[in-house]
Amino acid sequence: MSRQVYINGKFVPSDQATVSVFDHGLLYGDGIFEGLRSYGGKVFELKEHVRRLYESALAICLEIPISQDEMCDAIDLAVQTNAIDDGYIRAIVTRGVGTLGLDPNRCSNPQVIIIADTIALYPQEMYENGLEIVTASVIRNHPAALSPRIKSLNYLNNILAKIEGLRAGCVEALMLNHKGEVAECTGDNLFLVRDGKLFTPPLDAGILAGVTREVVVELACKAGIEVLKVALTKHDVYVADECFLTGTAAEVIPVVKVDDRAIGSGKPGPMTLDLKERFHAFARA
Ligand code: PXG
Repeated sequence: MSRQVYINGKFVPSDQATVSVFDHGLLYGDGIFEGLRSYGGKVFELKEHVRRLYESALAICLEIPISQDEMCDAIDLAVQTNAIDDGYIRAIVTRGVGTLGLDPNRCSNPQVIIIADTIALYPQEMYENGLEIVTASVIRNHPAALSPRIKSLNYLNNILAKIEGLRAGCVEALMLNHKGEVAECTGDNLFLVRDGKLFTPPLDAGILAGVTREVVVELACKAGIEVLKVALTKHDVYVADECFLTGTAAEVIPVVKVDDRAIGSGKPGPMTLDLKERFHAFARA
């Protein structure tokens, strides 16, 4: 079905929704984005996603021509205009058209784009039986080179790791950081369960501050589960009782094998299933 895509305040049919080949978003990956979900026509954690978008913009010295409130309204409008119920929204801000050459000061008119569409979920079987993942040899970007907290238009670091995962027959891959610690997966944050406690790497492990991650942490705290944001190693993963991933697309998905080693019982664990249910109830409330 043809979608109406928001570009700089106007809606245009998807086949006419284009950006220039001179846009630095294309030429250099110079821009930022967010991936959001809607449930029953309501955008999930809209303010948090928009705040992260504007933080990414600040980090790359990109001035978004509309306010955060206006961005929230535009995202809501894109969902309504396309009559999206349960869907996926991509908000993008590019540096805009510039000259050939890195200089962002030669760019004008950042392009604000919002695509609202339906989402292709992981197969239901993976939620029921859990994922197998492998550790990628490609490490997460060094935070001093390009902070993983910036959701930039350059996802090659993650794509290279994803290719390794796919070649090993896995839809996700675990990425370590420059210290050899567990960082995150290519498009998902990671959690472990051990002795009834929940563990996830801290932001200074060099990860994206996942919106789903924070929701799951809050839901776990409310359920009386102790949550520790601490550095984790591959060893911690291998000896964990349970493992799961969180992300806008994946929501909460169990991991049952890492690097061909069964995690815990080798089946989705009780705390994972409980938090998955709590997340669904919260998202669809
Ligand atoms: N880490 C990385 C590197 C991500 O890209 C997450 C963690 C999870 O964050 P959220 O805020 O979503 O809980 C992400 C998010 C896609 C897609 O189209 C990818 C993400 C989100 C939505 C869509 O592949 N990654």
